[in-house]
Amino acid sequence: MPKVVFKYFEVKALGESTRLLLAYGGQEFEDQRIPFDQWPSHKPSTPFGQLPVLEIDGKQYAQSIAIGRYLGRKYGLAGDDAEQDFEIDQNVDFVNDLRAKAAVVQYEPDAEIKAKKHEEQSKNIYPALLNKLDEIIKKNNGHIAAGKLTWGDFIFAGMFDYLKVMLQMPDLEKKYPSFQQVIDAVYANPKVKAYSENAPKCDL
Ligand SMILES: N[C@@H](CCC(=O)N[C@@H](CS)C(=O)NCC(=O)O)C(=O)O
Repeated sequence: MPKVVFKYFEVKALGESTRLLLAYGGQEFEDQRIPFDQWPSHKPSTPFGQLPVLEIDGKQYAQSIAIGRYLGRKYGLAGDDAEQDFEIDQNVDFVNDLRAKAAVVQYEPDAEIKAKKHEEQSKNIYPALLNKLDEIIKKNNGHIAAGKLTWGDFIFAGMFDYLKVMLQMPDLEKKYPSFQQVIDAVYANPKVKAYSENAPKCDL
């Protein structure tokens, strides 16, 4: 078994999908959670000056979606053919588009502009994207793509709490029960469940 170290902050956000996938794969890993105040000393030694970073036998890899795709292939959570892989990539990119739109609001430093942007996006952007995602998941039997459990489900489940905070929708899964189906499918795995029960608690 390779020696694996996973480096991310003390939150789920863009890192949790990797932790969930490593748990699913039964891969032992050092779950290095870097406090924000220690980040400046780590930043220069990472591939792109950002986290998450997955270190395998001393070699560092980055980019959360690329990591998800890699672990998905490794653990049998990819598509059955090139077209299914294409569909998973497509739908994960769509989920990531939603995240990126919400992040524009979340990281706006001016409180007044932030409130305005949130109001505007809640009216004109989020409903269409969330309804489309709901439609995609329903069409895929409660999954992000390919009609089965794939690494795309782990990307979504991993970032879900973060997404709820950024969208300012604490009852998102109640409004869209299909989203809960994806999360349940991921956490139904006993190894994933055991990891999450023992992991440090965080809100996003
Ligand atoms: N595209 C990258 C984005 C990574 C990213 O935005 N990381 C943030 C935390 S979520 C970060 O490292 N921020 C600290 C910094 O940029 O100095 C991925 O998906 O991994």
